[in-house]
Amino acid sequence: MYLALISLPQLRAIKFMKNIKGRISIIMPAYNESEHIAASIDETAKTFSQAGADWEILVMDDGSTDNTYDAAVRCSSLYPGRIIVQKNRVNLGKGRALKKSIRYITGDYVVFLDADMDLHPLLVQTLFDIMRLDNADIVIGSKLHPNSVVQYPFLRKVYSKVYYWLVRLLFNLPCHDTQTGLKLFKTEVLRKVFPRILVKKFAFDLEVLVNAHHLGYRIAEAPIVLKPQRKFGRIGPNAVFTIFWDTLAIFYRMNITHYYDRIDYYRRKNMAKEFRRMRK
Ligand SMILES: Nc1nc2c(ncn2[C@@H]2O[C@H](COP(=O)(O)OP(=O)(O)OP(=O)(O)O)[C@@H](O)[C@H]2O)c(=O)[nH]1
Ligand SMILES: [Mg+2]
Repeated sequence: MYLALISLPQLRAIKFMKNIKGRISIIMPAYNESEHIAASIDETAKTFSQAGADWEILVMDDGSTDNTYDAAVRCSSLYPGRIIVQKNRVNLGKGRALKKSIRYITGDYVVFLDADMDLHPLLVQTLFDIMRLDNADIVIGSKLHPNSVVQYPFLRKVYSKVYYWLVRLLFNLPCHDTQTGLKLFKTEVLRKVFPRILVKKFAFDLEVLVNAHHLGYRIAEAPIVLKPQRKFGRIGPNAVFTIFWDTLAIFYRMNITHYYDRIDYYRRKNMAKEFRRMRK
């Protein structure tokens, strides 16, 4: 009788997530998401609780001008000790917020999950499955996976495809779609990769993946079901231009200045400069 109350995907999640040893930190970047944030936190918390996983959610509110922060705090009181809500006073970009989030989490695995409910948290079980089967360090949701079910406007499909070709031309990445808001990482990978990251906005995902690939981490792709909750997407021509520009900058740093290979040198140099200044 109980089985009839649980849907098939939930049943699979329960069976599967029991096998995960370690804590899962779900990071939700949120900017002006007052409409969705409560439902999103609630649905995610329920999904992971029912699955019997050890989890925490970190909401990174990035200078929202609506009441995203208050709604998230209100929701967090329903799951004491499980939900952390952080707020930047001004909007610095999704990438910057995700990079900062590493300070607050305690998990062995990190899930990036958009706060707008376009992607259901149950999809995370597929990512864990693929991580285990492919022995991957990173699994990313991909709109261009042959088994994905995506409903989004024609223009966005064109952007996705064009961006795929651009990324393929510039970087030899083993993935088709770097931009989907659902990704799974082993935490140690992010600790290694984040200090190299400079992009603050949407090309952040690409910079993380390019660096992880460069360091030899294994990346796999997973199918997703994407159901946009907003009638009109928020990615406009400005965002597209910024992503394009940042993508070229990543190429420049990786292949021309070799910044990423010299980051440890730069950090040591800056530290030495800092020490000298302190001694004066
Ligand atoms: N922290 C932070 N989060 C952001 C920012 N911009 C967007 N987000 C969040 O990042 C996620 C994805 O942003 P969206 O605007 O939905 O981008 P998208 O999914 O590519 O595009 P559409 O849903 O079609 O508009 C959502 O959870 C947003 O709330 C930002 O500047 N800072
Ligand atoms: Mg979205």
